[in-house]
Amino acid sequence: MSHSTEPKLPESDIPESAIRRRMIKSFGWFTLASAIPVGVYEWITHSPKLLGTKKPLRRVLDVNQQIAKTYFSDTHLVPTFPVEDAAKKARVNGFDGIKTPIPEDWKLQIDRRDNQPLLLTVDDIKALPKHEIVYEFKCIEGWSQVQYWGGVRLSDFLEKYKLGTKSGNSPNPDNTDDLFNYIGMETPDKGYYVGIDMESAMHPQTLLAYELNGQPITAPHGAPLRLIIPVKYGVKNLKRIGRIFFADERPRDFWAERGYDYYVGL
Ligand SMILES: Nc1nc2c(c(=O)[nH]1)N[C@H]1C(S)=C(S)[C@@H](COP(=O)(O)O)O[C@H]1N2
Ligand SMILES: [Mo]
Repeated sequence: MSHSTEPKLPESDIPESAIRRRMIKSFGWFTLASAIPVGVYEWITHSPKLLGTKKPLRRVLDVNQQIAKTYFSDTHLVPTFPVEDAAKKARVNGFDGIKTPIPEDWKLQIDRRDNQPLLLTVDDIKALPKHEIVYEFKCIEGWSQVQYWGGVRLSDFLEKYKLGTKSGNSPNPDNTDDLFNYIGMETPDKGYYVGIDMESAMHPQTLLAYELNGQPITAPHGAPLRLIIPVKYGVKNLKRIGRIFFADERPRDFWAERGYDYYVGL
């Protein structure tokens, strides 16, 4: 792993650009990096890009993608933990799109076809049934932590506001053709954005979260509302959601544009 060859600096001394470089280098290499000769490395890194990912990795990633597609079923739950196991102080990582103060007039904007966008407050979100989850949050940079989040199921939210479908009805498991293929999310300033396949979005453990450790989420963790999507790596867990929209084509995705697999499922 490329981490181990670099001097260990205190977290705060590592410039963000270096962290990014390290992330890009390390993703996908965790099992290979130390084993492959330099010539092979050169060949892989210089081979043509396919859908934003280096070609020889594509086969492995396609398997990931197949796995991600099966998550719509309740039988694929990520493991959960007792609340005492959660980190008292959750790690913070990634500030794209949240470097400015939270807009005072923050509202969640949801685009609807042929309609005025829906504008909601955190209280509107809180009116839905609350769910909590304690699970192992995983970042592709190589760290993970058991964390305790609270919020509402994204699937309940789509159901309640009749979102995510072409018909404008609530999502219906018996009519998956009516569902859009993807949900897109972005920060209010559009500085960070993700696209999520609808199966993962509808997963019962996927939350629009407003609490961390039983307290309102703080600004660095994505206040007032963030995505918690346990079936995906950290990159997809967008902090400070400003806008939500639906599409059949893949919405643009901050880290997929920078060479990561689009699906990054666990
Ligand atoms: N808006 C925004 N959301 C983001 C990021 C970011 O840079 N900006 N980074 C992602 C990454 S890579 C990780 S690991 C998690 C970290 O969440 P945390 O700071 O609550 O630990 O947020 C994700 N969501
Ligand atoms: Mo991450």
